[in-house]
Amino acid sequence: MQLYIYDHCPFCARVRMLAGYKKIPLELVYVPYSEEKMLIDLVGKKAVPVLVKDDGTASAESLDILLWLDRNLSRYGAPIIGTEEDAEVDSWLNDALLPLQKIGYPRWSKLGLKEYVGEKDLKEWEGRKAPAIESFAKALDETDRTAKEVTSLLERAGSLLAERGSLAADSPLTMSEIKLFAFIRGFTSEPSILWPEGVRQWFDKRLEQSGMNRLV
Ligand SMILES: N[C@@H](CCC(=O)N[C@@H](CS)C(=O)NCC(=O)O)C(=O)O
Repeated sequence: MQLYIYDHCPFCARVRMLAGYKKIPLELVYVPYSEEKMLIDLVGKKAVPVLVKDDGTASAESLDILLWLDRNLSRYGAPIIGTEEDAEVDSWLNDALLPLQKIGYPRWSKLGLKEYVGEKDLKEWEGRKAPAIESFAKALDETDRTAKEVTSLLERAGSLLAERGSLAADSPLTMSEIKLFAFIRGFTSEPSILWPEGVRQWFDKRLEQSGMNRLV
């Protein structure tokens, strides 16, 4: 099976985390950022992640893909992911989105990630992403302020994880953790952000268990 991704993409990271944790082998296909046709041919839109199954069918939407992987491949273990709502985690994601964009958008394209192959990809990236944060230059200027906001978000994530028992050494992976982890990974692109120790330890453990890379 192939998973079409951008390395920076938090929604792709959700799928990669679950697959890595359950040791489900996926061939990662890094799509050049300015490439549209490949994705439109597969799922009718320029968006990743896209899973292409062994029968050639393609599906989009990170949560649908990860639930399908979790439930339909019994040789990689019993399903582990529940679908119960977690409004507090969804509200955290909502609050974290703009800081994630402000930290990530002006940085991810400078890290040599595989989706930024040439000038065309970089131009397309800035053209599509800058409007959400006014400009890359302004977001970079505001780094100190945004980094402090991110530290508060990480503290809040730490409380959510603790309340759910997810900081215990041997706790099983949950959907709420997958959602938090995938966003938090995007913040690894700015080294000046201060991380609460418990969140750092949890993140490093899940990173290792899922065989994923940090961004920096
Ligand atoms: N709801 C979708 C969201 C996917 C999504 O927004 N992917 C972003 C990358 S993080 C994308 O492909 N955006 C198109 C673009 O940047 O051109 C999911 O959960 O899979």
